[in-house]
Amino acid sequence: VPTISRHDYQPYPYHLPRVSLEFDLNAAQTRVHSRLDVERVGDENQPLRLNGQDLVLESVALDGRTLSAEEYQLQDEILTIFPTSASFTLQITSLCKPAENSSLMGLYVSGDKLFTQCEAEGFRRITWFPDRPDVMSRYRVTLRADPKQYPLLLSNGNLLEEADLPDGRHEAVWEDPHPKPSYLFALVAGDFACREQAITTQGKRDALLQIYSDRGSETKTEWALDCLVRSVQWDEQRFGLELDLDRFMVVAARDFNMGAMENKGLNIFNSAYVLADKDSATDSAYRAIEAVIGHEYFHNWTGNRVTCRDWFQLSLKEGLTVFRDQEFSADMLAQDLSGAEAASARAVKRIDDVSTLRIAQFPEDAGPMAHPIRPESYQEIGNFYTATVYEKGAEVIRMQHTILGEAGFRAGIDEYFRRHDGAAVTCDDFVSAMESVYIQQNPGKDLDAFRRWYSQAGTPRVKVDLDYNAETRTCSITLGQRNEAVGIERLQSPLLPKPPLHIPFALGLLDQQGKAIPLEHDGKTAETVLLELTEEQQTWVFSNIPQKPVPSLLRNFSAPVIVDVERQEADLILLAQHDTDPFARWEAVQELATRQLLALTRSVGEEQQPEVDPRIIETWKRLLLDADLSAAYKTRILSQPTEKELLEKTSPMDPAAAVKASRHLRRQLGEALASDWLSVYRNSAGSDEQYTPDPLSSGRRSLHNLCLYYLMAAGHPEAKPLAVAQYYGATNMTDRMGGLSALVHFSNSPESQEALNHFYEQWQQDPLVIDKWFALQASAPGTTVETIKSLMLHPAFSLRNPNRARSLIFQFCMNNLQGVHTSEGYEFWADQVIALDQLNPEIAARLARAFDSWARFTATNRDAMQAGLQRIQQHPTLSRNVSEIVSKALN
Ligand code: B3K
Ligand code: ZN
Repeated sequence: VPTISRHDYQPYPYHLPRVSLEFDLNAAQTRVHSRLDVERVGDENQPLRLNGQDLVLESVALDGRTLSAEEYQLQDEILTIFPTSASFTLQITSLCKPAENSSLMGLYVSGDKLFTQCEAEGFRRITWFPDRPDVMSRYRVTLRADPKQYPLLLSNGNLLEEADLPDGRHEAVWEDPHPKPSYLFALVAGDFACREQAITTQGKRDALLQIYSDRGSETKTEWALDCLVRSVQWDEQRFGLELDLDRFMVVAARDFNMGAMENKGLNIFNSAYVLADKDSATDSAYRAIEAVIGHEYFHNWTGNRVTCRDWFQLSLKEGLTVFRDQEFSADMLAQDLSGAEAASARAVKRIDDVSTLRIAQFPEDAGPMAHPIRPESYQEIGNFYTATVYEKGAEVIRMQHTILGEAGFRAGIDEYFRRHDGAAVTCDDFVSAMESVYIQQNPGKDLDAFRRWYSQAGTPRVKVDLDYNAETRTCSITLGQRNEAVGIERLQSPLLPKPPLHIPFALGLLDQQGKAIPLEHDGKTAETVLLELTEEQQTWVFSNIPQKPVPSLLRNFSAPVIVDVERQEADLILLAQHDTDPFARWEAVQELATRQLLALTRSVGEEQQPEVDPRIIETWKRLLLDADLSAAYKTRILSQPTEKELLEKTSPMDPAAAVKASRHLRRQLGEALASDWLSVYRNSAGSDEQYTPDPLSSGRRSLHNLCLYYLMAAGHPEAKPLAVAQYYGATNMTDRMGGLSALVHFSNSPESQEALNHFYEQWQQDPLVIDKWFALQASAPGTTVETIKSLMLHPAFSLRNPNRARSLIFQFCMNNLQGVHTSEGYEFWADQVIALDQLNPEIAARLARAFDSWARFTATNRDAMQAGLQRIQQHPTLSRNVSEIVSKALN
């Protein structure tokens, strides 16, 4: 399998200003006529190379003359034409087979409808084309189909005309006025319901926003449309970016590989990120819809108006757009709030995002697939839609925001669009726009060290040393950074020191009573200072410090790093009570719990598990009863680190010990505070008022469910009856799922089985709810490979539907530590990777990554995982996707 390198980039030697496509749509076989206007920009004698995959070529014509097979070359999925003039027209007719396409890339069938997915390289499965993001064209698309089966025919841009054809079919002609790369092309055909809203933009343009979904599900698109309206307004207000289309369409698909796709003017979504009503969607589903609707909408500028020069620049659009959707979500949570309340609301989102980063990205950055946010090479680009490119990429954008400040960042974004609107550019172009502002703010400085975030993989470690001098009343803070070789770097140059990065490090100091000490820095006095670490090691001295302070470190998680610091439990407890930075406060509590959990993992083999430190229980109790904390924030601060996070911190990684320690702490916290959990549970019960997914009431529901969870963990006599009552009495899905998961997670009892059966009976018609039903069972303790295998025989299970495969197989393999980390578990996993790979390589490759960290596990687990990887590698028909993953894992 060839490796593509970033440094091998060559501009495409031709322009394709206009593309005209005609589709004779049919599920079994679709014929595509393409007409390309081509202009040479490179040297003479350059052949024209077009990509095509799984296509049947019917004819090629150059300037109207049909070419014979000797006049072109067709080899290795490349069609080569030898033009003789500088500008010409190329016409190609080809066939593709949507019904046979289980990869869900290109044109495919979902239910009785047709959809496309072209990013990154799916367009080549539709027609022959230079399928790369730096070739941008204006598209005109004609769709012809049977009106009964496909009454609605959608593509990008504006609908020019619709007509009935003499042969009984109908057609629709679409034209997209904006030049775009092929990965943003889309078409949809089928019967849909539509919910729409007319809006007027800031600049007084009229536009129509539309949400299309399966007939019958239009009752569930109100929230998605509302999110879309708010996304449009938010991008105007926060970034001055306006909708540039007359209509903006979102279409829900049941079968979809990812969350959604930002095709110009015609977003195609996994239905899980569109459909919601109170009876079928949880609060977190509502928030996820908001984030994804926002994300795809924001791509209209960051991704579509300015796109990527090549796929190595993927984080240019993804990191930036994730940052934007994170900010959108945070602004929505903090709406109508101010001061400390707003800060705490925003912190809830920050905590969730940082948790995701730590669970998904930190391990990636330490494992065999470690890559910089701008990868250097790949075999299959589909494998690089990673937590690193997305989530760490967003952190790298966030650091620029932190360094420049809100106004500076906005000025940088304005400059970015001023320079690059309408172009396909690089990550470096983005940083240069930001740097133009940085230089104004900091004459004589630059972002050279910052740029290394784009080329270095691995999570930096920042060591903090605090030195207090009582005589001079000064406190010096020394930060030192360490960047170790990771992944492939280890094989290449293990000992080469990696140069230092530019790390913004936010710091506060508290006195021994927990009061913030004002700090003088950069000519200003503030409670939080931003230290810009750009060298291996730097020291800052603060004066007028009355007593030895307790440092509050990396406030708001100002950089994606690991902090190494020696700290007493007492300091952490003080921070847990008093830190005014809500993120750092949460972090202190997490650190306390983590230390306790690690101690428990070390004593896991002993007869008696140690008692939990009473100071932890005391801290938990104070927080639980603290009237000043919002329910949503309380839920975060009182949730112990997940089993997965703990597992990452054990060395060698020991799943059994992580599971046991987690459960022990949970039970002890449940028991010790039982009466408090119970009273908070009772006080946080919802009334029968109308359900809304607003932050306040969803915060209340999350705390309510957390209390139930601890009560169940404690085996409290009232817990199970409460869970049963909550489940059957619920008037929304959040409460219902809370009751059901408490039952399923903590008691393998007749009640839990009855509730599961009842749930299935009630919801069997709703695929998204049935996904939750599978997922809950897949993650339950006590679930074994046997359970999963029998669930796979359930009539509602299908490996072909990615949501279903994720809800059962991924959920088990990735999140059920107890169930999967067994020899049968690993065998099952390898079997499923192989089976999925025959259907859908992109999905299979994601599952293949479940045990990337195999080499860090205890010997027994390690050997069994390795054997699984080897068995996959030896499979004779492996996709490029899976083969890249396993070969890197075994390297
Ligand atoms: N840009 C899409 C990525 C889909 C690619 C899948 N091969 C999703 C998103 O980030 O918005
Ligand atoms: Zn995206």
